[in-house]
Amino acid sequence: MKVLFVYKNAEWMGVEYLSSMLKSAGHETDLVFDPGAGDIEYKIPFVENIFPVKQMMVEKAVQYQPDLIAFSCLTNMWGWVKEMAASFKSRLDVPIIVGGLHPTVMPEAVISYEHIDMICVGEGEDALLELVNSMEAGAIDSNIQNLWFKKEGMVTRNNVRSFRQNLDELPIPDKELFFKYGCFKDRLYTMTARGCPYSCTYCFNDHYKTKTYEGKGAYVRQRNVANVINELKIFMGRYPIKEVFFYDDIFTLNEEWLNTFYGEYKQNIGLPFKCLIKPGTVKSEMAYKLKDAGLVYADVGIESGDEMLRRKHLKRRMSDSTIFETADILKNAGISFTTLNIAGFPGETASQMFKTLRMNQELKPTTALFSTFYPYPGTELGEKVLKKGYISEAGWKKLSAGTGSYRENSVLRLPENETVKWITVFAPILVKVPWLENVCQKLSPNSFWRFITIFFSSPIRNSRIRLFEVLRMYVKTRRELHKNS
Ligand code: B12
Ligand code: SF4
Repeated sequence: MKVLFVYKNAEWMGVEYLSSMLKSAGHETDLVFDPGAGDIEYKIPFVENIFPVKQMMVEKAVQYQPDLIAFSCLTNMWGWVKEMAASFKSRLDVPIIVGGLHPTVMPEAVISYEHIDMICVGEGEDALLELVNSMEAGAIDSNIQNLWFKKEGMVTRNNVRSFRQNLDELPIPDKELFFKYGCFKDRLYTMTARGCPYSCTYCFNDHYKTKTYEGKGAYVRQRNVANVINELKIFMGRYPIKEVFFYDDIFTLNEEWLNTFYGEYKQNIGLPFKCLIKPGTVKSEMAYKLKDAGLVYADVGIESGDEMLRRKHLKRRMSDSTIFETADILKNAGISFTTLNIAGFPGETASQMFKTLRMNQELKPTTALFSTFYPYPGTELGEKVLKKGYISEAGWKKLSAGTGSYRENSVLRLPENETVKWITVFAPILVKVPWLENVCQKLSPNSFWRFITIFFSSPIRNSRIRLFEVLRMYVKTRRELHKNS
């Protein structure tokens, strides 16, 4: 069977895992990709209109003649997925399936869209393979767990299967799909684990644990070190990899696992690497070993500098001193880090937002990223903003349709919205150059400053890599979509 994946903006490991699963069972897959340069981190619609690729994607799909079109969809991509699904359906009589986070948390909304025939709730490797196998055998089996099917307006909603516990059994991700579109060059993204034991109220993890997968097995699962090293070695042989980014929700969760990892990684891979860290999960000795193994940089989630707000409203049960301790541990070990912060939580006061800025000024991270709180559907805080009237029904509908993002102005009705704008734009600058505060107080947080702040929110090297990635994606995508046309 021929399955055509459709994706936008960035390389996506979820799609790569699905593709490799299908290929290892003998099916054929390909990808049509939209670099969506007007929608990378910040929305710049005119850029998107300068280089339109949507029509080229449809033409490419028509040439490919797939048996199934498969979208992966995050919340902010839902509008684009609908538009593309309609375009494909106008030219091809092929079933369309959508999987990923958005259909997992909003299944009814996604399946009810007219051009979508099936959705996948939760992890999809096994479900998609069973679906494609059934198609090959002659007829779609509508009893496959994790999948919902729509036929003549009637929806079959199947249960979710238990979590696949042994991640080592999965084939390595099919990176080639995205490499040919220029989505990465020498930076390798990988994940050693799936799931997170915490339940922060603004994060999707709680929904997975308590709603989608309740009672379906252990949520946090980690691959063996040997399996991870083997994958990295294979990719080093295929691509000119210069650094590795471990995208586990918290890379420093499992100390025992790390004790095996340090030496294996240093000896067999030896490349600089990056990861995500939650304050309180890294001890001093660990930090030195991580540094010795190659850790050069980490993203550290602070979110709010107000301990009460953190504990009570975000369910991030950590003290201020834990945060300071983690920052000291990283600095002493010589590991650069960016703090991740959010402003504009429902009910958050201006003084609480300034507390986050002040905490960062004391922490002195390499850079600090300040996002606008965005109430993702399906999260505890997302549901709360609707119930408590922080967002209008119309606003919620727009948000569920995928508009807005944590890089834009707040979608909530907050008395402090002007401070949210000001903090998200100027705080990253003021963490680096505190004495500019009086000057920044006089400036308006407009699009110009929003652009400037990018260079203070993550190391310049990251912005440079991303900029080249975007340009490369454009050139290669146009070339790739033009092939055979
Ligand atoms: C790594 C990562 C990134 C990396 C991706 C790098 C890469 N090479 O993959 C980068 C930095 C590019 C990134 C970007 C963004 N990300 Co991100 N990212 C993640 C992270 C940490 C892991 C994603 C992942 O690979 N998971 C593992 C795979 C295996 O899981 P999966 O993608 O869900 O796929 C499985 C299932 O969902 C399902 N499935 C998925 N698609 C499909 C399709 C079909 C047909 C089927 C059957 C099944 C299926 O099967 C897959 C395999 O089991 C998640 C958090 C997390 N832990 O998941 C956030 C996360 C997904 N990101 C998020 C966001 C918001 C973004 C951005 C919009 C941020 C921004 N403003 O720029 C962009 C969007 C990029 C885009 N395409 O437009 C949010 C999404 C929230 C939401 N409700 O939509 C998350 C959940 C973070 C968070 N806690 O809020 N991200
Ligand atoms: S620790 Fe991070 S990944 Fe885990 S639930 Fe909280 S925000 Fe989500």
